[in-house]
Amino acid sequence: AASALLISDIHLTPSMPLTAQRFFDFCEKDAPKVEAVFILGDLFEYWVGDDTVLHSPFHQEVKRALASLSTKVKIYYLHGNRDFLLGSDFLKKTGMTLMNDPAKIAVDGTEYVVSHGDSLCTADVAYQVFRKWTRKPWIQKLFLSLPAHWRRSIANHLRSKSTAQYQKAERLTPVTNRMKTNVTLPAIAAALVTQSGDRLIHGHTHLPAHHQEQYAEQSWQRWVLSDWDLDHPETAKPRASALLIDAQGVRYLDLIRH
Ligand code: OKV
Ligand code: MN
Repeated sequence: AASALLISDIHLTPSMPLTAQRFFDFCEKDAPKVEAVFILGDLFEYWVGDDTVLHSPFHQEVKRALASLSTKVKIYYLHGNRDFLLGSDFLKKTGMTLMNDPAKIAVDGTEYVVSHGDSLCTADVAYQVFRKWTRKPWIQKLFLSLPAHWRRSIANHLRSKSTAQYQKAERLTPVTNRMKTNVTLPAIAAALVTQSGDRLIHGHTHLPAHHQEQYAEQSWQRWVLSDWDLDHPETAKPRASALLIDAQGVRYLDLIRH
């Protein structure tokens, strides 16, 4: 593509209506200006099967927004750590093309390696164990064969456990916790060797920044995407941005002021 917008970590849920509205506006007004949109995971806050959203008005609206956008612009999506069960039914209905994680893309003649980023957080050993097991096709088939209300109940349990663990670690050992939940240089270096790239774009950590980094003899540039949250102005600064790549290069587009 000659131009692209990259986003991730929108964490769409009916309980964050202002964030969802910004996403609908993005689909209608911002995204049609480029040739391709890349969604690098965690489009949804949680996902327990395509069949569980069939009668949800909120998900119908998201579906409509993406389906309409996909008639104008090519949409690529890769799984995040929360919506990794998003499946072929939803992809087909929205017209999104699923990418592997990591994948190599080309925009305006330059190659970029793209990833959600959770696979690069190798210091979080407990998470990597959870990831390894829940990404096994046979485990996913078993989970998806459970009644929807069991799946929702398991998801609610895991989500509240995870939030409590994170908050406790952040309260007791904030510096250690931030190190544990960030990407590691050796994991990035290995992914870039495998993909033979020297430019990486990912989300997941919610630490938007452009980095010039090196590990041993290898050096690269890395762009981190921001999460979106317009629903908690009292406790957190409203934030939403996209990475725009075109003939002028790579830059962040602030979707709050924009
Ligand atoms: C996603 C995360 C909840 C992190 C469960 C097998 C298991 C799939 C699942 C259930 C949970 C996704 C699908 C969700 C990510 C959490 C809490 C922490 C750190 C199984 C296959 F375990 F039952 F075998 N899940 N959901 N977390 O609610 O979207 O990423 S989720
Ligand atoms: Mn994530």
